[in-house]
Amino acid sequence: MKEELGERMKRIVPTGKAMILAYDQGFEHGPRDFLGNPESRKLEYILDIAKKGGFTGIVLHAGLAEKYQAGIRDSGIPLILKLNGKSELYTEEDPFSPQLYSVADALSLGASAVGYTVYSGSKHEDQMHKEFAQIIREAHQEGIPAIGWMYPRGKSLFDRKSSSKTFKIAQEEKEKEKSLAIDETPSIVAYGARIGLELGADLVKVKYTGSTDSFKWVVECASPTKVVMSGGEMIEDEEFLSKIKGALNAGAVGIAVGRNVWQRPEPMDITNKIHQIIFGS
Ligand code: FBP
Repeated sequence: MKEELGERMKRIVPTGKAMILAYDQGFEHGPRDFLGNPESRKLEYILDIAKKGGFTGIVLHAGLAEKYQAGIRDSGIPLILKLNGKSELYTEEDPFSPQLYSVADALSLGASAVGYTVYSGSKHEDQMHKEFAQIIREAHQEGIPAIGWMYPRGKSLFDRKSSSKTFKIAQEEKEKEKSLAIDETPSIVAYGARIGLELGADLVKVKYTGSTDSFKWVVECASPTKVVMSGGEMIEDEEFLSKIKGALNAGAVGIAVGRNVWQRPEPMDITNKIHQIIFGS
């Protein structure tokens, strides 16, 4: 099984670098994400970008993965099946994203990896840590890599009286670097990445911490688990590309982004620039 795990991992990180297209936002944020570029509501459109752009993975929930199984297979783009999910309609400050699908579902849909979002810091973290641990156990038994969306989140992160020493350090970091949100501070991001390693994830997807130096610490804390940078809301080309460069210079193996690609009216322009940065061509 170790061999299969390695082979599947190689599909997503083929030359030691990964360029993953995230497309689970229809569930996580809803169709509002498609309003700026309505074509982006169609998986055919997304698959076309992924194929032409040389993406090394596409992230989907099970519904689309099942309905477009043949098209995904023919595209040759490795499928990363997201096993948990939640909508943004329920706005409890301590998020919980329950497991909805299994490793067996992922295998039967031909996935090359499974994904799971972990909101460490939420009052429901125990449940998510447990679910992800079990998913990793099963995934490794079956020889399929597990990717953690490590997004510390919840009311505690904003509690100035919190007894967590990490939160205190994070608040100091935020004071020094005001442009950072609390969940982008190096201490919080590194903690999330580290939890991914400790749970056994093969790859973790984390937010950028604003500089190469601070992101290096995140990569070092996650090692030997590999790190990819997540995207966030759409921002200017130059700012986005500079974040990618910063993350790669810090040792990240690549990116797993969505809106910054397919919300643009001309997604191939930015895609080609990203490809150039990651693969040098
Ligand atoms: P984006 O590049 O569009 O931010 O996608 C990355 C991602 O992790 C998605 O996989 C996920 O749906 C979304 O971000 C979650 O966003 P949020 O941080 O708002 O919960």
